[in-house]
Amino acid sequence: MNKESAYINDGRLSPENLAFYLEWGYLVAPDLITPHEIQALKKETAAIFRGERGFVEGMLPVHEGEPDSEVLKKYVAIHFPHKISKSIHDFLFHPRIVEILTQVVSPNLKCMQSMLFVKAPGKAGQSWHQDEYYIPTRDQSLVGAWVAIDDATIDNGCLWIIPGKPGYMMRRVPNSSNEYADVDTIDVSDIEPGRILPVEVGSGAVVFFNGYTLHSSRRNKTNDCFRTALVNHYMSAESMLPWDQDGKLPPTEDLRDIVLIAGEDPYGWKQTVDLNKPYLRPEVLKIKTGQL
Ligand SMILES: O=C(O)CCC(=O)C(=O)O
Repeated sequence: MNKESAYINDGRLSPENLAFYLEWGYLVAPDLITPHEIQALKKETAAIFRGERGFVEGMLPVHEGEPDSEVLKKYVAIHFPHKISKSIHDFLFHPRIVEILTQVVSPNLKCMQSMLFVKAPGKAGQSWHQDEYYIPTRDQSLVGAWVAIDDATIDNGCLWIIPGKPGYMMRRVPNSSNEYADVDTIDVSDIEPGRILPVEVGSGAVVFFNGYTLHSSRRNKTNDCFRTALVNHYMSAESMLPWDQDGKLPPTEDLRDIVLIAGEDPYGWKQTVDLNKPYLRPEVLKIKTGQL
């Protein structure tokens, strides 16, 4: 594996980058988002969690004069912020992100999920998982575009990736590590430590990872440093999306709560729906997957 090929220079995907993604399931694009755009995302993040884009169940009252940092400390993440924030919705279409995705996924591209992590000091991370376990596509095209709003370091809980794309969903076992908020995890103890990579990136970088690629993030061990990241999930518009949100929605062969991002939607005749509602991520994630 030539790790250099994981890095996209100047936002221009090279043939080596594409080959790397197809084999190893991830890519890193430093400085893809401008500092000005990052500032705007930071302001929007504060506005969302202050309730200025609408109340989301579980949001706490904001006191007069309470600084953003105090407000944000109370939360881990919000799911589907694009449903209440026009600027997050617009960001789904970020041209530099879409240009890369239309080459690594399909010219016909749709988005079904956004998540905005604030991950305040002290908050736990996400255990080892493959995103397609939760969001199944039919063609294994799921990809997360993970936008670093703050610098992401080992200390504040950056992403960790195990390069590769196992051709199946790996077994999950109870989680006993206090690094993670989840009740279960993929057991990676058999994997050679040198194959488990921290993805430390500067603010403005975007990490792309395939829905079969194992990834996690650890606890934010700093006292004062947030690790804010916006993660948008995309897939090919050619694939149907049998996603019931872990049983929150009725079983479906094709969830049409999607945003067409580029190209054509072969299922456009079905129209779209608005079923997923924004919600705050609980501190401890109780979704149990499979038999433990
Ligand atoms: O940002 C994180 O801490 C975890 C993100 C993640 O696991 C995901 O987007 O699937």
